This record gives sequence, structure tokens and C-alpha cells, in this order.
Amino acid sequence: MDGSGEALVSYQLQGEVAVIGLNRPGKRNAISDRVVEALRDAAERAQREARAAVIYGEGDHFCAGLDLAEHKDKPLFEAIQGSRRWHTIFSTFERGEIPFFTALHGAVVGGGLELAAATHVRVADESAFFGLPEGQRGIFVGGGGSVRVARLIGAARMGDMMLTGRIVSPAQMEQWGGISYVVPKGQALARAMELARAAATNAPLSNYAIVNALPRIAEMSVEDGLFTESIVSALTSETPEAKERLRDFLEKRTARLKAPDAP
Ligand code: 1HE
Repeated sequence: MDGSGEALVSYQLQGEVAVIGLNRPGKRNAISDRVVEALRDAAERAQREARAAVIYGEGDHFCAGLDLAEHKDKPLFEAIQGSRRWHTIFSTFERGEIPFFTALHGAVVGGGLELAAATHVRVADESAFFGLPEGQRGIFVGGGGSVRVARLIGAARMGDMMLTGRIVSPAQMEQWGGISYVVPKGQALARAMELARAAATNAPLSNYAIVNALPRIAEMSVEDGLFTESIVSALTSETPEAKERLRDFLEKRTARLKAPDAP
């Protein structure tokens, strides 16, 4: 809750998709200690009862990053502990049990971009803008950005954003690989929901493998990655659900894949 009695993070279960809203629009959804803890609770609940989740921001912006008002008086050790808490909590959904989607609009800056980078699919509308103003604020990323954002878009581009204060458009961010979809203004949440609903129909073990095995394999040597892939692949195929889904396809009970522009 904030001073107004509103939850800092809203939560709703829509069918099989958990919808998680950063709900501090008066402060542009800046992430305080209590917000990060509310996000943890929402993400844990989603993993207990949903098959996919979408995180979005209330108001005109997705998220203005770390709550600078709270941060400015933090003693050194508390700042380290705070950053480590973000790492622990963001990792619970990055390497959790279900896929997380983010719907981005307006400011996606600092810790807001770090939060988005810990999710599996990012959808931005045309109003979104991306920045890492840590250099201007005299600080450094602390929510996992130097690991996740650097791996997504490249350390050189991230360094440019941090050093020069460069603000990046959705089209540019998509070209850099930082987001996967750009949609017209106002449509990010609807599109992210559509994608999350589609992912929610996958076999849960396949989603678990995609969320957990794929990023780990990406960090492995080629030989270790190929070996791990074979093991994960065989394990997922062994489930009764996989066998039933394969039979459904072979016996023509499932829809065929179509080219993107096909009717
Ligand atoms: C905040 C924060 C915040 C807004 N912490 N209070 N983040 C930043 O450097 C902050 C970037 N924020 C901005 O550039 C702008 O606020 C926005 C472009 C997002 C929105 O602009 P605007 O004109 O709509 O709003 P505003 O007037 O700047 O802000 C409205 C209120 O939100 C105001 O408080 P008020 O009490 O005067 O009404 C702002 O102080 C407050 N506010 N952003 C605290 N971030 C784990 S390490 C991560 C490192 C980082 O994230 S660095 C931080 C990057």
C-alpha cells in the first residue's frame, strides 16, 4: 500500500494469465523497497496459480526506475543489500516456472529497463522511450542491467546509453534486440496479453524448459550446450502431455502453422 491505501502493485488473474500492474503512477512507478517486495509477492503468486504473466505500468509511464528519493539516504551496505534484493527477486521470475511478458509505454528507464530485461518477452508501444540515466545521477545500474541489458543489446550500446544519456526509440531498441514487438500507442498491454495467453496454452514443462534451459545453454560452451539440449529435449518428450500433443498433430486434430500474412 502507498499513503493513499492503494496497492503499490496490483494483481489480477485473467483466465490462466496473471496481470501485474506497477501502481504508483504519481511517482511514475518508481521502484522503492516496498514496490520490489510487492513485485516479489505478485510474481510468487503468479507462479503458483497462472501459466504466464504480464507486467505493465499504470499511468503515462511504465517505470522511472529506482526510487531516487528513498535511495539518496541509503548507507553503503544497505545500498548493496538493496541491489542484491532486486537481483534475487528478478531472478525468481527470470528463471522461474512460467514465462513473464512486459508491456512497455512511456518511460522505460533505469531500473524499469532492468525489470523489463528480466522478463522473457518485451512488447513496447510507440510512446515508449528507453534510457539509462545512471551516469547523470552519479550512480550505476544495480538491478541486474549490466548483466541482462548488456547481453540483450550489447555492452557497447549500453555503455553509450549510460555515458551519453542517449534516449532510444522503440524502433531502434527493436533493431538492437532489446524488445521483440513494437505496437501502436496504447496497445502494448493488449498485445502482451494476447502473447501471454498463447504461451499459456503450451505444455507447462516446455515453458519451464524454455525459461530455464535456454538462457543457461546460451551461457555454455557449444559442446556443453548441445549435450544439455539433448537431455532437456528428451526429458520434455517423455511426458504424457508431449505424447498426447504429438499424437494430436499426427492425427490432424491441431491447427496447422500458417505464414504470417496468410488468411
Ligand atoms: C521519482 C522518480 C524516481 C519520478 N524516483 N521519484 N531514473 C531517473 O533518473 C528518473 C527519471 N525520471 C524522469 O525523467 C521523469 O520523472 C519521467 C520522464 C519518468 C516522467 O516525467 P514527468 O514530467 O511526467 O514527471 P516528474 O514531474 O518528473 O515526476 C513526477 C513525480 O514522480 C515527482 O515527484 P513529486 O513529488 O514532485 O510529484 C518526481 O520526483 C517523481 N519521480 N521519477 C523517485 N526515479 C537498481 S538501480 C537502478 C538505477 C536507476 O533506476 S537510476 C534512476 C533512473
